[in-house]
Amino acid sequence: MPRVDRIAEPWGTRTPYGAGDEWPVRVDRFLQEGVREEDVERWAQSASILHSNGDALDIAVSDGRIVGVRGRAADRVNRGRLGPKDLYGWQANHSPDRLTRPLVRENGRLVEADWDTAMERVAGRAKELLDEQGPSALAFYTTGQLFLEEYYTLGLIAHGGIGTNHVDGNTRLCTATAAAALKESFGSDGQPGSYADVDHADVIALYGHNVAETQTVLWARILDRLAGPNPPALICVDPRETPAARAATVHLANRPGTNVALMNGLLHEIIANGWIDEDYLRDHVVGFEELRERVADCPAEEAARICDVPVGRLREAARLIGTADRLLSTVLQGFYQSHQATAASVQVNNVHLVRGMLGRPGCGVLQMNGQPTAQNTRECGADGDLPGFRNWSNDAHVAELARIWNVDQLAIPHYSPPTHAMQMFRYIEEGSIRFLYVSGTNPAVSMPELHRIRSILAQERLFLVVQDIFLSETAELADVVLPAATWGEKTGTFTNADRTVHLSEKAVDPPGEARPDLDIFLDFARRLDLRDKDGAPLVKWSDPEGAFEGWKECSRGRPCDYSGLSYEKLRGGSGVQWPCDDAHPDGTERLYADGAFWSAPEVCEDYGRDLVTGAPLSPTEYKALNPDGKAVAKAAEYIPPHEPPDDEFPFALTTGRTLYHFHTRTKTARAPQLQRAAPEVWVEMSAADAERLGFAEGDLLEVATRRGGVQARLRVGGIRDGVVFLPFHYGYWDRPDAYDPEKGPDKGMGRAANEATVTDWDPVSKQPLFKTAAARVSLVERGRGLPAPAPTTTASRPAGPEGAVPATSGGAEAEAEESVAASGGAR
Ligand SMILES: Nc1nc2c(c(=O)[nH]1)N[C@H]1C(S)=C(S)[C@@H](COP(=O)(O)OP(=O)(O)OC[C@H]3O[C@@H](n4cnc5c(=O)[nH]c(N)nc54)[C@H](O)[C@@H]3O)O[C@H]1N2
Ligand SMILES: Nc1nc2c(c(=O)[nH]1)N[C@H]1C(S)=C(S)[C@@H](COP(=O)(O)OP(=O)(O)OC[C@H]3O[C@@H](n4cnc5c(=O)[nH]c(N)nc54)[C@H](O)[C@@H]3O)O[C@H]1N2
Ligand SMILES: [Mo]
Repeated sequence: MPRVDRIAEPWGTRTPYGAGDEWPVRVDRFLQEGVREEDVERWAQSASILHSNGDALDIAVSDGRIVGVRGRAADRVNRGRLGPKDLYGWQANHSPDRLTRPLVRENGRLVEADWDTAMERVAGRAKELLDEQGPSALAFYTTGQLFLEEYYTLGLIAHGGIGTNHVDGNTRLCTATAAAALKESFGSDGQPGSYADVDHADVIALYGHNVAETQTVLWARILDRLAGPNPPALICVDPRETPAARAATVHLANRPGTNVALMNGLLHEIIANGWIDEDYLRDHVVGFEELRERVADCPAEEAARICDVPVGRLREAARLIGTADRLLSTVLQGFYQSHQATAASVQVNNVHLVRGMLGRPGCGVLQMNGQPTAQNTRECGADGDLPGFRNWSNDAHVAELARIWNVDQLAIPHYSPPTHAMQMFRYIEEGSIRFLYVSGTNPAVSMPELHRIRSILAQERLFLVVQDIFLSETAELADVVLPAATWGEKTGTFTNADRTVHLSEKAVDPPGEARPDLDIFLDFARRLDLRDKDGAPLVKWSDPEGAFEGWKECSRGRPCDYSGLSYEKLRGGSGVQWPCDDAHPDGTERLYADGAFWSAPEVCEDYGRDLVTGAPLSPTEYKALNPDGKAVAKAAEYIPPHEPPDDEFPFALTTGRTLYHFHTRTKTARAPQLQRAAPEVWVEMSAADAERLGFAEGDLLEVATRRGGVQARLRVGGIRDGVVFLPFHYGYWDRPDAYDPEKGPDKGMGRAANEATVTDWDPVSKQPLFKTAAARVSLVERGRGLPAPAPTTTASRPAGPEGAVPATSGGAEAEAEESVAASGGAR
């Protein structure tokens, strides 16, 4: 089997294929050094947990330890392929600094305790506050990285048991806009498209989505189409020269924060040229006239001026999109983490509505997810939604949920939408929330404006519970730290960005006394003695499969219907796409195939909002707008970014990811191949800006906004002029010395990009703005002739001549096997 350094070649070897053909199988495998295939005692079925693609894999087990992974050839999502994080990231499970015992704060220090002591403190404080202040003193902040069963249980405990409305996930920072954009256009969350649309599309448009780095296997699929006969045209909208931008037919490197202007310009061209499907619009869409009027005053010249892109290129993109036979669009953080996030993302849906391109092979929209299980956080009501995509402002939906849970309808708070995370942190700051239970997220690095977040979390009056697998920056601030078991150490299911549900089996025991998140939540519910309205225990299950069975009933008849699935059905073969019910026993590849939407007033998840102000529509207004449950084409005018560059802060600062790390690096920095590929923070700037300011590759710079700043080495790269980029992965757990409150601007100088980001959010989805801020850049010290510690294989590729900077390589330690089989899904 060929061995490939998958750090140097993140996407592996090409397996070209043509339009409409089946994507060939290629099975990727990485086993720990010294382990041979015959040493593997058992393979446990699972899927990847370090992005939203849902690449199916088997976990190799030997001697009670994980020793490697292999892609699952039979799976519809990856057909055997794995990305670098999947191949190497599992090594973090064995890290010697895993949390193995609960910790409680004693005299200001965290000390080890037994489970009973720790859980009594948590439940004890919760009960005290419930008595003194009522449920609104308690808040839950969870993640997109647990399993469905865990979210559903947490959602039940918080909404149905405790009765607090303060329930959200880090999905607020991640895919709140995906959900909001889908609700606005189609009435309900739920991804219309399918990854198989890549196999059929003749045009693929990527909006603010660095797919090559963030869904490497999806990019491998696109690369294989590009290498085959009749390749699709590729459009990429991104201010950086990402790998996708380099491969694109048309790259639009727009000014950060101008996405709505760009989309309005594209829609203007598409409509003006008559590239629209009149029949589809008449039969299936409301609101088109308003959209037509809105984009009428945004001609291509105007859009190109605002976005600062060549008008010819914008027109070329519009022509490709407007004349495509099968158009696939994907949207992610370049749109979602911006000030008009939902407004911009909805315009991508509008392109598909005006072109009538939904529900057919190759015609899909993927309002992408980011985290592996973010879809489940949303479905199960562990974020600002109610379980089963139920509408909190529709009494009939709440009544149905109350019946399923056997609780009083009034016990489920529904006087307003569940509190969004940014607002929860405000309530903690103001003192009305006194108890915060954080699971599977690290806000002390991932939220905007970190000096503020740290001071909120460190407050004396706040009781902070952190459930994690490592002592994260957030855990360091906790009153109680609960050690969790993670992927590979517990069983559960999760759903990727194209609705594919996978089962993840327990492969090995967790370290020490660490316990699955589900068991911890169940323990918490027992100690609070939560009951249903007949006095029976509120939570009726005690294991993952029981929770899954409970969820199936809750989802029955809803868009995300899991009633036809079971653990047994998910074992052995491929993942299955929901809805899966009696009528669709094998799942559903594409939603809205018949132009019917989940948007009738009685059914829809949300009545929608004004895209510019965020003001919610009343049920009556919605009924007037969309009485028959069609799709809604919603228009929005462009508003400039809230903090534009000025004389003092002349750069637009944007932040994001690199291929080799996951978020705050608690896992990927503990995998040597990944950590070596991107060992330290850097800042990207264009060659023209660097030359103008007299900076060179490797110089140590200070990048500061009105909030705070970061010191980072300069990578002179392919970013557009006037924009600087910081990866947000680098916090302080492995470099506690890296924050200095005395240095730099008022709020200190560190290495986490979020020292510099702003407390501000999209008015519709409430997703914070990580992609637009104004920054100044100054020299701290000259480089010593060494390049920046940034990968060369990715968007951070150096601008200079090839070879000037050593190429990223993983060496022999990063060699993985690749076996290309004949097409046909060998198992
Ligand atoms: N390697 C890796 N993969 C991951 C993750 C990870 O941490 N590492 N995390 C996962 C998660 S949770 C998520 S949410 C996804 C995120 O996946 P992506 O959204 O693909 O990643 P980002 O780097 O956040 O942002 C994407 C691009 O937006 C561009 N951008 C910035 N400002 C603008 C703008 O104003 N307009 C436009 N059009 N583009 C802009 C940036 O240049 C960047 O290339 O990745 C998932 N996959
Ligand atoms: N500047 C800037 N900031 C951003 C972004 C950006 O693009 N730019 N992106 C935003 C986005 S899209 C996201 S998704 C967030 C991500 O932000 P976070 O969610 O804060 O980042 P992670 O590092 O994934 O944190 C997950 C935590 O859960 C722990 N964990 C892992 N597995 C388990 C488990 O099984 N159980 C439990 N209990 N804990 C576990 C990990 O050790 C880690 O501490 O960051 C957001 N912040
Ligand atoms: Mo995310």
